[in-house]
Amino acid sequence: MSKNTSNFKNNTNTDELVSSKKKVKKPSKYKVVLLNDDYTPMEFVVEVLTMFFSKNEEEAMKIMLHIHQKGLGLCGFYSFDVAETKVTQVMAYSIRHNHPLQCKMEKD
Ligand code: TYC
Repeated sequence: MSKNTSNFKNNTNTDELVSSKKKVKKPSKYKVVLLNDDYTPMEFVVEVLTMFFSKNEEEAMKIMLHIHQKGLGLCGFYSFDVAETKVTQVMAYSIRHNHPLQCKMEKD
């Protein structure tokens, strides 16, 4: 019979296993939203949604119209770092094209 050298077999220390499990938290998700304004052309918002949020034309148009009517709309859920990068990229792109489009992130 072979000797058990594993650290995991025959482990009766369940307290340790339970407490180590509790420490593992899911990373927070962040919403990235676009805000409505009176000046940004609708086509530009559709372009932003396709370029930065991987939406197809139909989805992008739907989201843009939702923002236009309700004041803001969800572009996607991301980790903190990805959400922050999306916001920075969209804001830089809007400024470069002289549009006042605002993009923000919110903790879920
Ligand atoms: N309200 C804009 C217009 O009428 C269109 C628009 C939609 C602007 C969505 C921003 O996030 C936005 N030209």
